[in-house]
Amino acid sequence: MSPAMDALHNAQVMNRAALTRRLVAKLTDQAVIGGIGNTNFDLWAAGRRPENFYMLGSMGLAVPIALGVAIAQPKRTVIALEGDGSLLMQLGCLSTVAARGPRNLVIVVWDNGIYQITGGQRTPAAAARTDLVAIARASGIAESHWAADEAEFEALAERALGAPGPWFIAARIDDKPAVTQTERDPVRIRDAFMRGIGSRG
Ligand SMILES: Cc1ncc(C[n+]2csc(CCOP(=O)(O)OP(=O)(O)O)c2C)c(N)n1
Repeated sequence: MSPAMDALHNAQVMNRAALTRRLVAKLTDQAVIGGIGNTNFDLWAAGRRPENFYMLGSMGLAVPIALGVAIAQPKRTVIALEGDGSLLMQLGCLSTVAARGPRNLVIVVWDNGIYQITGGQRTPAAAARTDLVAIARASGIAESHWAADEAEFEALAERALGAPGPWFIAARIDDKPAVTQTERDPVRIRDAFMRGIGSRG
């Protein structure tokens, strides 16, 4: 078994809402792109920020959108939060990120092994057979890591917020549903985000 695969199997199963709160508590002016569904809902529940973009409906597009924002605003750190099912739908984005090499991009993936929001169907990453960190590293993102536990997740998040990336941080998470839902008003969400990152007056 590869060292990366060991890291996957040794990683504790954590909770997305708790990790999202820990991450958001560290933020200042970073932009955050919340992936579809639960990822978004837990970001919403962790406290509204003008620099958050709550993406609705577009499975797999948190990383591509975050990459675009990172290129447009190279001085701002941009964080993509994405589920394993969504990332698996859009794996090519990892090669694009590696090729472009944005130093200000941080990708965080929540791996629960299921498409939770549509009924818990198993993703191909289920039962820890597909190692998303190994895929990210092989795609060319050198700073790709499994968080072994909450303390390591915090340490990795701090490193990623302070040192050049791109970064890819993955956490194994449980199947607890999100406690709330994002307000579903795409135009308002878009406008608030654009104002929040200063691209619209
Ligand atoms: C292209 C596309 N296919 C299917 C869906 C339906 N869909 C919405 S969320 C989702 C599951 C997302 O899984 P994951 O990213 O792992 O997040 P989780 O639900 O586990 O939090 C699916 C299948 C969609 N929105 N778009």
